[in-house]
Amino acid sequence: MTESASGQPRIGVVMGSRSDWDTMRHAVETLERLGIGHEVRVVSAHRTPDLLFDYAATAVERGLAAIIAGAGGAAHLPGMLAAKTRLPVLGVPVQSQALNGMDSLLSIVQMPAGIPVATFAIGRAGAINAALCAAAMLSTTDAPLAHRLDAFRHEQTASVLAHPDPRTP
Ligand code: RP5
Repeated sequence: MTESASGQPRIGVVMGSRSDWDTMRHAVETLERLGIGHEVRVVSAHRTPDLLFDYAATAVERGLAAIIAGAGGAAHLPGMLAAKTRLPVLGVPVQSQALNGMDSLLSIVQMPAGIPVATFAIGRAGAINAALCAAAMLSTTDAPLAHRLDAFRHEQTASVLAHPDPRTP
């Protein structure tokens, strides 16, 4: 398990609402598959702004290396977190009902210069890829994790090659 020296989780997974869990669970499942210590919290930019500030302001001292943040609609959460911590923030646009997640995507990706948010695809693909990107970042200084990430990618490749005909299982 990849944790900080003090046994703390390395990745924070936060989301604006419990309703985001069906998307964000894919990030958590990917972190678990790769053995990366993580924590999971609902933190809302507009419903719990003080909690958001506290979460971001204490993230470095608590041993986190990056934050994966998912939100939908007018999705301020990733950008506000990034404004309050120098840790990398990986934003996941959650698919909204009204605009299919285009609102989420544009809210997260269009950060003005100076405060970056790395933005991923809308929905499940973005959640998985945010976790894989976090794994890649940690892998630069964690050789066992780098091996697990390489193995994950090799398995993925082997699985595609083993099932070339889409008509058969
Ligand atoms: C955002 O509003 C959340 O990230 C969620 O995607 C969206 C809707 O939240 P709920 O009304 O379902 O709690 O803050």
